[in-house]
Amino acid sequence: MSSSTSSSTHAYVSDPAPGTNRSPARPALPSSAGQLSLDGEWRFRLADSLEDVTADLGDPGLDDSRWDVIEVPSCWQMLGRPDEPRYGAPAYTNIRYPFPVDPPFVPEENPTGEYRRTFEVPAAFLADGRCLIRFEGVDSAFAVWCNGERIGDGKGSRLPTEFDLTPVLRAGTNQLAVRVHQWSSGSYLEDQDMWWVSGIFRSVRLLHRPSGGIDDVFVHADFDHESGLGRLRVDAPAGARLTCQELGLDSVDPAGPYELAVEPWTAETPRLYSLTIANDVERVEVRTGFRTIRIDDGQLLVNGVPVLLQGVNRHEWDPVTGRTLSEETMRRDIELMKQHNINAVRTSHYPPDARFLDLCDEYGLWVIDECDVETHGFVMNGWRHNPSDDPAWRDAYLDRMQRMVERDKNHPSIVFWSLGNESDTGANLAAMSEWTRRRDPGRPIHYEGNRECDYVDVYSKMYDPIDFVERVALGIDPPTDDPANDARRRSLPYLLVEYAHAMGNGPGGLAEYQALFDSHRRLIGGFIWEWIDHGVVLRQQTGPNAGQTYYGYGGDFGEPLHDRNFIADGLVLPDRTPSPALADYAQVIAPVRIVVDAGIVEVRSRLAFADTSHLAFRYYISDDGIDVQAGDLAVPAVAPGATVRVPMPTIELPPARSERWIRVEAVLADKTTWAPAGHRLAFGETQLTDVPVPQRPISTLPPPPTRRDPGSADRPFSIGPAEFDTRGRLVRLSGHAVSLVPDLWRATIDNDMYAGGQAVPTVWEPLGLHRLRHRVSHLSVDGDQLFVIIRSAGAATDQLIDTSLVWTAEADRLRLQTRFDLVGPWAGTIPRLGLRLSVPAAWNELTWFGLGPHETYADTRSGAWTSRFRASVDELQTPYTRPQENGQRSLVRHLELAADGTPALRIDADSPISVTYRPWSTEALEAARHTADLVPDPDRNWLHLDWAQHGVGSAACGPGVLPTHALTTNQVANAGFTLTFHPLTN
Ligand code: IPT
Repeated sequence: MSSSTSSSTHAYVSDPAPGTNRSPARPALPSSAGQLSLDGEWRFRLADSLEDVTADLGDPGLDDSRWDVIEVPSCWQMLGRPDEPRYGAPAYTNIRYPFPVDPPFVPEENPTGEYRRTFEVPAAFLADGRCLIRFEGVDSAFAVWCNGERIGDGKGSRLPTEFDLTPVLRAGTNQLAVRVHQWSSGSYLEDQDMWWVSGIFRSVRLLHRPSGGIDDVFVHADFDHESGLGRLRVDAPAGARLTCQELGLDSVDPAGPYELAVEPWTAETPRLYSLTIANDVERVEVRTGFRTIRIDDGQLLVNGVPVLLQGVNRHEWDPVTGRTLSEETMRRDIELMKQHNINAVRTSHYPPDARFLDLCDEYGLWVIDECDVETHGFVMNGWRHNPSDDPAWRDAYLDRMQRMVERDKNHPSIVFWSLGNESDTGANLAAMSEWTRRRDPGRPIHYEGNRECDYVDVYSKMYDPIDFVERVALGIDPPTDDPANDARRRSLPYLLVEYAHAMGNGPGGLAEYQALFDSHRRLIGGFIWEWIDHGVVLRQQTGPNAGQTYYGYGGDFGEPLHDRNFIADGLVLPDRTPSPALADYAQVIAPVRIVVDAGIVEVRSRLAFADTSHLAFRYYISDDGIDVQAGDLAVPAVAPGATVRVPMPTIELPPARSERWIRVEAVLADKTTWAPAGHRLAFGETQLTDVPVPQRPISTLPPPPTRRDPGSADRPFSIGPAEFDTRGRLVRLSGHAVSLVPDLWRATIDNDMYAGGQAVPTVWEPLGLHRLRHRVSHLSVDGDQLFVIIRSAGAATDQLIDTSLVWTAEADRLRLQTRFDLVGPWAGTIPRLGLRLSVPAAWNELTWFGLGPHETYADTRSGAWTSRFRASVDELQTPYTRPQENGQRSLVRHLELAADGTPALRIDADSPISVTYRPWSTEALEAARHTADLVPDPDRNWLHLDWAQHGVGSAACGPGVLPTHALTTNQVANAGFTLTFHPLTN
C-alpha cells in the first residue's frame, strides 16, 4: 500500500493494516501483577497537519517544557469547554464522511495530537517478565515511542491495544511519546452517527507481565436448566489453579468441566461468582455468571427460558468530556436504565469502556456487544469501494472482532456478539462471524446488515413499521433474495435492533410495538434509538440569557458539512435528565401489568426469571384528583409469567360526588443497588365512578349560520367578569389583560419535520397554519350572551376555519361554548385545534386534574396517570435540545392558574381538553435553535386549551403517527368544548 502522506513515517495512517508490533489481544483482568496508571497530566501539542508534526517526537532530549499540559484520558476537541475551547471543535455528521471518499486515504489536513510524559518504572516490573503498555481507546490512529524508540502503531479507536515495552524500558525515568491522528484508514471503518472527536480518550496503563503469568483466561460457565447445575470450564495456562471459595472449588485442572450447584445469572437475577485463577507468579480474578444462551425455534433462550429484550441503544457521551466517561457516569446510565425497567443495552456502535460491561454484569442487563465497524458513508456513493467486501480490508475487520471478543469474552451479560453497524454486507463481515463462531460457540451472532441471514443467528431489522413487524410475526413477510436462505431466516428470531427514534418530542407509539412483542413468540423485542442526546455544552454569549449554558448540536461549530440536531435523539437529555419518553417507555415495559376491574386487582408478571417478591404494592384512591385513601395491598409473590388476582381494598368512603379513581403501584420493597425502596416500577389505574371521560369532546353549539351579520358593537362591553372590545374580542378578565385566538399550529417537532413528506414542509406550512390571520365574521349580542364567529386562515388559501364562541355570564363566572368548523377542501392532518390565550406572566403556576405529572401526547400517554398535579410554568417545559412543541398535559378536566400560590383563575372543562402553558409564544419556541434562545415574555404567559393535538410518532426515522393517534381534518366535524372561567382574584 502506498503512502498518502508527505512522509513515509506516516504511511501507516493510510494503510488499512490494523497496526504494527502490537501484542496479541487479551482482556486486562484484575490481577496481582503490578500495574501503573499512566492517566493524568501529559504534555500536549496539536499539529494541524502531518507536515506540521514534531520531527523528533520520541526523543527523550526534546524540550517539551513549553507545551501545554492536558489531562489523559480526554478528547482534545472537548478540552476547556464551554468557556475556553483549546484544540479545535467537535464536528457532527451522521452518515456522510467529513472527508473525500478515497479509501484508504485521508486528507493532509489531519489534526494530530502529540503527547509526551515520563514515568518511573517500579523496580519489580523490571526484575522479571515483560511490561506492556495498554491503551484502552485512542481515536483514530496512533504511534508510540518509548525512550527514543518507535515501538509500534495501532488503529481501532474503541478497542484496546497493547505494546511490549520491555526491550526499551530502564530503571528510573522513562520517556513516552504518542502521536494521535484524527483521520486514518481506520476512520473509514468508524463512520458511526456521532461527533468526530479524537485523542487518547480512554485510560492508559503499564502492566507488568511476570514470566509464567496468567495472560489470559476464558471462562465458560453454562447453566443446565434441566439439571439445575452449572457447568464450569476455564481455559487457562497449564499449571494454573482454579478456585471459587463460594462454590467450594479448588482444582489444579481449570479445564474441568465441573458440575456445580449454582444460582444462574440472568439480567433479572445477576448472580455473580468470583473465580480465582492462580499459579505461583500471578493470581487473576474473574467474576462470572452461569448462563446458557441458545437460539432455538425462533426464540432467544437463556437457561431454557425465552427472553424479551426491552432495550436501548447506548452511545458513550458526556456533554463536557465527550467520549471519555467517568465510572460514575456509567453507573448513572445503568441505574437510570434499571429504574426505568430497561433490561437490555446494545453498545451502539462499538465496544464500550470495559468498566461498563463489568457494571452490566453486576446490575444485570442483557448486552449486545457491538464491534467498532461502520462504513455507512459509502452508501452515499451506492456502496462503491465499500471495505466490507474488499480483501485489502479483511485483516482490519477480523482484527477488530478479535480484539473485542478477546477483551469481552468473560462477561456473562453479553448475549450477542454484533459484527458492527450499517456496513452493507460482504466477505469480511462473514469472516468475522466465522472466526467468532469458532472462538466462542456459546454466543449467537448479530448483524443487522445481513438481510439474508446467512452468517448471523438473528433476523435483525431497524425501524420497521408495526404492520411489517406483524407480518414477520405471522410468517407472511417477503422472502429472502436468495431462496436458499429463506427457510433459515424464517427459523430465526426477529429483533428490532433500532426502533422508536427518540429525537426531540417522542417517540410515539411505543405501546403498539410492545403489544406485538408481547404477543408473538418470534419477536424478541427491540432497542429504542437511542439512550442520550449527544449535546455539547456551550455558553450563551449575548442577549438576556448571556452566561447560560445550553447544548449544541451539528452546525454549532462551523462544520462545513453537518447533520443538524440528528445527534439529539435520546431518551435522556444531554445532562442525563430523563425526558418524558423514558417514563412512557418504563410503563410500556413494566415488570408487571396491573389491572383493576370489578373489585379485583390483577397482577400479571412480565418477568422471565424472578418472581415479584422484590415488589410491594400500594393503592391510592382519589376524588377529583385528590387522594382520599391510600394503603398497602397484599399481593403474594407472582411467579415469572404468572397472574395473581386479589380483591380490591374495601373502600370506606362516602359515595363519590366527582370522578373517583384507584391507582395501584408496584414499588421496590427494599432498596437495591440501583434505586431506593419505594421506587415505582409500574402502575395500573381505573376509574371507579362511571363518569365517562370522552377522548374527543363534542360541541354543544349548532353549526354556524350560513348567512351572517358581520355585526359590531358601538362600544366595548362586558359580560360578567369579562370585557370585550367593539369587535367582540376578549380583552380583560376581572381587570387582567387577556387575549384569545384560535390556533392550529405547534412549534415543529423533529418528527413533523422529517415526516417523509407528510407534515410540516409539504402540507402544514404551505397552508400557512403557522401564520393564521383572523377576522370576526359574525358578532351578535343577545341579552347577556355574546356570539362571535372568528374566521381564520393562512394567506393565499381558501381553506378556512370558523371558530364559534358563545360567551354567557353565570353570576361571577363566565361560560364559553366553542365549536370549530373547517371550511373548504381540507384533507389530511393538522397539528392542533384549539384556543390560545395570553394571560398575565404573574400567574406562574398551573394546577390541573388530568394526566400527569409529565407531558403527554396522543401516542405518549402510557407513563402518565390521573391525578391533580401542580407545577410552575418553568417546570412545565421540557427543555428538548432543539426547542420544539413540548409540555402538553392531556385529558384535563379542570385547571387553576395561580400567582406565587395565590389562585388567580380556575377553568373547568365540560369534557377533557389538552393544556399547555408556557412563558413564551409558539412563534418564539419555533424560532429558537437552542434552549438559551428562549426568553420568557416580560408580562405574558401563553395558555393553550386544545380540543386535540396530533400525535408525535417517530417519523424522524421510522413510521409516522398511527391513524388512531392522528388529528385528521375529517374528525373535526362537531369539534368543540365548553369551558367555565372562575376568576379568583380581582
Ligand atoms: C440508523 C443508524 O444505525 C444509527 O446509528 C442512527 O444513525 C439512526 O439511524 C438514526 O438516528 S441507520 C438509518 C439509515 C436507519
